[in-house]
Amino acid sequence: MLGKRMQEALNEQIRIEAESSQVYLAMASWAEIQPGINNITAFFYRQSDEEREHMLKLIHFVNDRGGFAVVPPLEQPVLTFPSLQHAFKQLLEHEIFVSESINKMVDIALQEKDYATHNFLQWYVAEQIEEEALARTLNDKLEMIGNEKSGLYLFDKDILTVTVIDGNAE
Ligand code: OFO
Repeated sequence: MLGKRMQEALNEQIRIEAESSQVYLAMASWAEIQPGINNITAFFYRQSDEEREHMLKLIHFVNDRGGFAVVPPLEQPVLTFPSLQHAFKQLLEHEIFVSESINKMVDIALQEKDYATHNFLQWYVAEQIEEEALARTLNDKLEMIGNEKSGLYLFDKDILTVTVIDGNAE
């Protein structure tokens, strides 16, 4: 059975994952109307879908443990970006914010001696390491490219296959 404090924290995380999905969905929609960046567009849609999966995983966990997962209201995310660099910088900043939030939940799980939730959260801890590393890698690549068109062409070509293992780009 979930304690009140743990349940509140998990519900807040449900909201954050839903918000993340919206934030990346807005990036996807913006990218979709920019010329020539089809894979970048697909990347943002994929990230948005993944965040929804993260939200659903939390919803099922809360309900399965005798709590009640609250579907949250959502604010409208930022809709447009001055450049791709800005969008990817926001992606990285958002992932850092999510990691901090996951860490806070892990703290609460330990304080509450809720080892089942602590165990469940380890998946999110690992996922955040990967997502932050990926976002950093993509930001570094974009910084190198600047406004160079051929670099951007290759960035778009490769983005769906960039993976990070133990924080290193592959
Ligand atoms: Fe939900 O995985 Fe990143 O934010």
